[in-house]
Amino acid sequence: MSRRAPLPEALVLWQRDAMNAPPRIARRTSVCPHDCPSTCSLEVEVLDERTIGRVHGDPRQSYTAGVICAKVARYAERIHHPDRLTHPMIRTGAKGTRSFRRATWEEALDLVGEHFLAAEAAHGPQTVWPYYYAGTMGLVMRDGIHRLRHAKRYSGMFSSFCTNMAWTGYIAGTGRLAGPDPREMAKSDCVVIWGTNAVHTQVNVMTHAIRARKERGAKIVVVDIYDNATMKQADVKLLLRPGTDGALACAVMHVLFRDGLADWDYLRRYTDCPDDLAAHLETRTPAWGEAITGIPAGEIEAFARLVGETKRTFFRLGYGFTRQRNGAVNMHAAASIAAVTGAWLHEGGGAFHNNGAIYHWDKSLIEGHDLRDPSVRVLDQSQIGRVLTGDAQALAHGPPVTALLIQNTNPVSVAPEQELVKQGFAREDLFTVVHEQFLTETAAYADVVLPATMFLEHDDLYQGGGHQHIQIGPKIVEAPGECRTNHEVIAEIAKRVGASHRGFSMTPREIIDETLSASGWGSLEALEREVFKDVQPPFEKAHYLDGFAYPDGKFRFRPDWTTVPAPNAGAMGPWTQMPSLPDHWAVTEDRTQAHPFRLATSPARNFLNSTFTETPTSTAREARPSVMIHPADAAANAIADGDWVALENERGRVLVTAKLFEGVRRGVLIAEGIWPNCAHPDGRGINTLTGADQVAPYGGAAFHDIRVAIAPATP
Ligand SMILES: Nc1nc2c(c(=O)[nH]1)N[C@H]1C(S)=C(S)[C@@H](COP(=O)(O)OP(=O)(O)OC[C@H]3O[C@@H](n4cnc5c(=O)[nH]c(N)nc54)[C@H](O)[C@@H]3O)O[C@H]1N2
Ligand SMILES: Nc1nc2c(c(=O)[nH]1)N[C@H]1C(S)=C(S)[C@@H](COP(=O)(O)OP(=O)(O)OC[C@H]3O[C@@H](n4cnc5c(=O)[nH]c(N)nc54)[C@H](O)[C@@H]3O)O[C@H]1N2
Ligand code: SF4
Ligand SMILES: [Mo]
Repeated sequence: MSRRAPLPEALVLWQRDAMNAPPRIARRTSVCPHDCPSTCSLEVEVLDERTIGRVHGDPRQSYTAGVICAKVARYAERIHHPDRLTHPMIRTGAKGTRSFRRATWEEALDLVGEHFLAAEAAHGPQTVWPYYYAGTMGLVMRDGIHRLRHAKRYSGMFSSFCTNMAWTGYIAGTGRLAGPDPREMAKSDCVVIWGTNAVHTQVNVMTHAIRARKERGAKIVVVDIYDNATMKQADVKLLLRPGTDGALACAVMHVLFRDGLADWDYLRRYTDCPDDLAAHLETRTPAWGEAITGIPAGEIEAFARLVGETKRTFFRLGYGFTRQRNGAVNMHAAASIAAVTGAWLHEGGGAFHNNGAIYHWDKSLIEGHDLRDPSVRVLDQSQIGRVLTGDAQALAHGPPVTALLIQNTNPVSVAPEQELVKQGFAREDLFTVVHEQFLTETAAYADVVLPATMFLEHDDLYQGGGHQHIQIGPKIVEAPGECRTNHEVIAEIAKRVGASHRGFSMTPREIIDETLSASGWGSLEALEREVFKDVQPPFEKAHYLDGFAYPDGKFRFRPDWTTVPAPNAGAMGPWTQMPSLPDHWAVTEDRTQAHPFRLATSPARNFLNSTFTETPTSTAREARPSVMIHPADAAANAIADGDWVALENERGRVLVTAKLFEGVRRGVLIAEGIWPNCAHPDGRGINTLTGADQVAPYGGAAFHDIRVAIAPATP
């Protein structure tokens, strides 16, 4: 019998499609643009030049492995939503009231140009604040706004919504934001999912962890503050009090040193001060840990033995547990465990958080670095409420902000200190431009609203945060109405405010091509042929076997907090009080008699921050804004399941419904999801309760670190 030659890949795909999908539906390759560590590779059913069908995970990309979340699988609901913005609009009524009239692009853009120039003439260029985030993670569409601000010396923005405590805490130990290949989770004997609700927020972690359990009998451990969807899948559940992960990590390391489970050969070779750490931890016993974390000492001992005896232990460290005022210290403490056991030496072992450093992008063209002026002030993203209400410190003692250009973010919903945010956006002397896909709560306050394309309607370049692939997301359908890309809008505004840079007149494809080659990743054409570019560093480097990324090659148990994440970062918050070695740092917003509960605002499965709150299936599945409360706490406060309750603290008051749940500790409340403010009876959203004070040592907002009172309420 003659052996057949292997089929070309395209044909294999076609054959598989022909079996799984109705015939004649073309599938195009893309990548999910949302702010999610999974950055999934997608196969999109294209029905005609304007219409998509189902979206599937691409089985060829080894991290995605064919699995995506339900909300993106039904993306047709979002891209073809009847409420999408399709033409520019100019405000006609009071701010926030959604009264607009239709305008042409010319008229709208000319108005933006006039107002930006007038604001600049009155207060100098720093009065204009380009404000953006990660609504799309595409490098061209997300980061091109920097080119405009550098060209004009507009105020800069210090990103602080998301990554600060997590990245800083991780880099404090390793010196670099990169770790073992996340696909190694599948080769692990124990996967510790720490402070990330992966089932909701990055489903692919579960794919690989569950593979390890199926194929190797690996244990899955989950560390969280409630019995969330991820913990429900765990073999070992560690349910601790919010903000006490540092104490758990220290008690675990105490046991490792005490019971001879620390790898002293590894410690001597690869870490900075193991003797100091061991001595320091002598008093951090499991009983000490129990008193702080609430986890019984016996469970702490058992967890320590498990990770001490299982060399292939993979610590998958998330963002969630770092959204506390001691979050950076807690991340560093958790990451330190792998250095005590020497898990880094083994395939399937080590501590992973994010792969940001492996891409070494040259973003000078995208961001216009040639025009950068370091003397221009940088305003804290999370303090937008304070900035817009004239807080001198938040304004860096400079001019007021009188013009805002917003892309890719919805601060009226997602930013902390919402009462201030709304007061600021309501200012009549503030000129606000919002470029959006929907009339979000932020867009409702705009003077000019501009309609934006979605990812399948423009070309962009993406990197995986939780994995190691570079991929192109090409334009595969036409946008509805008059939508324009972020890049086009920036270039059009640039023309009208006298900003010049060669990037403004390039196409996204030209920018992508030049960025790829400047970064050492070849050309656009080559990447399109390759589809997914796997840039995982070799094992030795990813596991730091050639030394950690500090000059002496040592993991830092005693980091210099003033120099992470970058040498001249400039420390913020109460950094002088930070412990020098891993510890429990008691700086969280602790309970008081007036505010006896700790609240966390954990992510909802069917929303992504405030995105997908517009799609009918997502809102139907999430039902309504609610807070989980332990039945005993509910009884003590005369609250029954489904009742309306008020959550209240110094910053404000929010109405939600009560959900009685045994899986939350007494004294702790969990509100899943950032619902639109208008889904709450009095229009106040969950971020009314969160604070914008800068967390040590490098800023960030402590979204899960909130004290509140709870009481029955009538809506
Ligand atoms: N479905 C969905 N997916 C998302 C998002 C979403 O909103 N919804 N958001 C996206 C974004 S922008 C990001 S940054 C990522 C974030 O994804 P994650 O890394 O998962 O972080 P969080 O979503 O903030 O919270 C994760 C978990 O941390 C828990 N937690 C809070 N405080 C503590 C603590 O002190 N200790 C411990 N051990 N756990 C704690 C929360 O209860 C929650 O279960 O997810 C992305 N993916
Ligand atoms: N209470 C509480 N608040 C939180 C958090 C929490 O856990 N709890 N999480 C925080 C975190 S981690 C983050 S990252 C932030 C995220 O907050 P945001 O960055 O505001 O994220 P989204 O709410 O998803 O809003 C993104 C917006 O960008 C728009 N968009 C998407 N693509 C494009 C595009 O190509 N062009 C333009 N012009 N617009 C586009 C979308 O329509 C959407 O309205 O929220 C933070 N806020
Ligand atoms: S899991 Fe994250 S990256 Fe993957 S499709 Fe869903 S939102 Fe996108
Ligand atoms: Mo985030």
